[in-house]
Amino acid sequence: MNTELEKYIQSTSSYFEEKYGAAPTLVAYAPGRINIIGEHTDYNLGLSMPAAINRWVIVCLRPRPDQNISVTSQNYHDKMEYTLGQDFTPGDSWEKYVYGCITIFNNQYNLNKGFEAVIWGNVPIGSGVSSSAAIEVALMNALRAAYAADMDDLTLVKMCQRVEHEYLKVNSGLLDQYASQFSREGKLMILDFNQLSSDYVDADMKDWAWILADTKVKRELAGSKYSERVRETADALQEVKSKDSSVQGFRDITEEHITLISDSVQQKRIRHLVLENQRVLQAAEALSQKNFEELGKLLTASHQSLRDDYEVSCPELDFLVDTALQLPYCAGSRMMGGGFGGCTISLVRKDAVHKFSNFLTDEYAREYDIVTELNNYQLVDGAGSYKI
Ligand code: GAF
Repeated sequence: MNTELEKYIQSTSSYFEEKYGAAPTLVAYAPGRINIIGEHTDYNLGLSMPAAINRWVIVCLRPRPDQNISVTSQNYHDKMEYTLGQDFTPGDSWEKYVYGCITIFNNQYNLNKGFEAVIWGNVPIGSGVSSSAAIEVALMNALRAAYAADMDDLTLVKMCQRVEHEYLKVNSGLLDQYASQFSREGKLMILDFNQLSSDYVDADMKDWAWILADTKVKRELAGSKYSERVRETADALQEVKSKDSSVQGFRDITEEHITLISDSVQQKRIRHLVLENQRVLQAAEALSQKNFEELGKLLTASHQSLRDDYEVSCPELDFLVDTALQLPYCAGSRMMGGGFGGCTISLVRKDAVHKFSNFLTDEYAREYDIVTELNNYQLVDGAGSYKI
């Protein structure tokens, strides 16, 4: 196991013992993720290229003999408690994730007893690296193991996605939960949401590194704009289907179909989708040939498409991308994740990472008076659990 993760499990487990007076009997963990390319493609059954990163949510748990549930957030020093079968209204959003997971699990697999748990995490929140999916996936893994539920990994990630839909009211796709569960150390995943299957490619980047830069902003409209995009592409698909009977789903739509869409905004959304899927395949090819200059160009093209056609960027993200692209040792850069804030991902020569970071930090502070945070994450295995 990753030694960093082991250390965090140790400290979460000690905290559990302090809070609940005995050691946990079960540990589960789930990582955050990056996404190299393939953005806003998941709910449109397209392609993405994610990988899990060395930032995790950890759940330490011990079943109880009664029907009581007690979950402590070590980060927030906050506790939620209720009794199974009695009314409970979750408060803050961490409680919604927890309550959503427990309720969806309980409805399907019937929790016959309560439990106590501590949740801790170091996945940056609101940075576009999937802190919320990491909570859901870690907790669902913990529940599956603690209650010996006969649930395969794909069912698990779909149940986590339901938490987003039903308890957070965000119609997100499966990218985050899937990457958190199925990633492999040192690999990037080529993820096909139509087949719900993934291939793994070597992420050896030779002289290059993936650098994330956090805008430190998150727009309030992110959730509503996200749902708007889900609606727009679904409506466009219906129209194309009604005009061309050979089109059954998103993946049958080609560039030629775009003119069949009467709404010009929906045309742009579908153009992003069709071309972004092509870019994921081209990026996989560039990666296999270790053609990093080409890979960088694809990243930048993805950003332009997300900015102009999908319209999910924001001034801070555009600024970080444009600033990164001024530098000769940056091959490409784009916004990452849902957008309207969060972070960018750039492909930077390893020997220039320091210069790159300094330049971006200085320029961003000058423009926005915000200190960005830059990270070069390790790619790690997906979620897991074990009994103690
Ligand atoms: C967010 C969503 F949760 C994902 O499902 C995905 O759509 C992503 O935005 C954009 O690619 O992370």
